[in-house]
Amino acid sequence: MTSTVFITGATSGFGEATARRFAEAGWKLVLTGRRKERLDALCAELSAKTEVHGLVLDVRDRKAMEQAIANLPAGFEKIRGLVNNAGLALGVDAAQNCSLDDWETMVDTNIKGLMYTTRLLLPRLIAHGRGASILNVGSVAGNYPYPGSNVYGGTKAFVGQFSLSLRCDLRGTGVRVSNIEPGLCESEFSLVRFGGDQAKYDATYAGAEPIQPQDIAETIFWILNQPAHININSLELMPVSQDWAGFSIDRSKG
Ligand code: NDP
Ligand code: 8X3
Repeated sequence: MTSTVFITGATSGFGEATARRFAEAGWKLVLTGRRKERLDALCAELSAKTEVHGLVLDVRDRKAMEQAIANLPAGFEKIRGLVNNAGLALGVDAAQNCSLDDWETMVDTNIKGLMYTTRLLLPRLIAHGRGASILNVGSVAGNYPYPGSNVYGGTKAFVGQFSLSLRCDLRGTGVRVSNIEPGLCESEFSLVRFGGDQAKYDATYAGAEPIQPQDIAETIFWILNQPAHININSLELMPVSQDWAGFSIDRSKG
């Protein structure tokens, strides 16, 4: 039987590239995102390769998520893979200067949205059993702090810990849980983070040879296609150009 993967945030970046990768391999797709035109265009394109169901959904809208997942159409009810990818960062200001609205948006999307999708799809993943997977998209920001990572980093630390905890609860079901933790990757992520500022976007990636969405898609595809007895717990990846800054020191005292 053909496997189905449910991907949140498929209208750009990692999610879109992942949808293309799974379509190439013939998996059926359930794709979500808020931007209807983009989602429709992607679904139309990929339906030449596989069966696709698009859901225009805001992952923060719990009721809409409940309804959409409860009413998946015939042929898409059995889910083997969940890719919890929808997410965002807003700003890099110091905490004392941040907007509480931005903080709430990140918590609502990166934590609560991921929580909703996971909880609502768990019965279907457990029904599939052996070989099923939840793939969460965390970040290096959940492992290492940097100036301005504040709440974004906190949401990704949640993703990491939630992924580990889920594994314990799913013992015996055959359902696997993985968390990928990418570093610098080129995508609209930085346009969103910098409020559409193209110059800041360009500066973020200049000369750095960042990871590309296709690289992340290949990683996700590899993880979901491991033999059923293997669980990749977490996978942290960075471009070669990126490493860990040394501890910073305030020298204004002397
Ligand atoms: P993009 O901005 O290209 O993609 C983000 C996707 O999430 C879009 O499809 C967007 O769709 C969707 N999304 C955002 N908010 C919502 C929402 N409320 N409801 C539904 N969908 C939503 O960025 P990336 O592909 O780079 O990011 C994907 C994930 O990877 C995120 O979780 C991000 O935190 C993480 N990540 C990114 C890194 C990077 O450097 N790029 C590195 C590490 C992790 P739409 O706007 O149509 O709703
Ligand atoms: C995105 C990677 O380093 O910008 O999660 O936080 S980083």
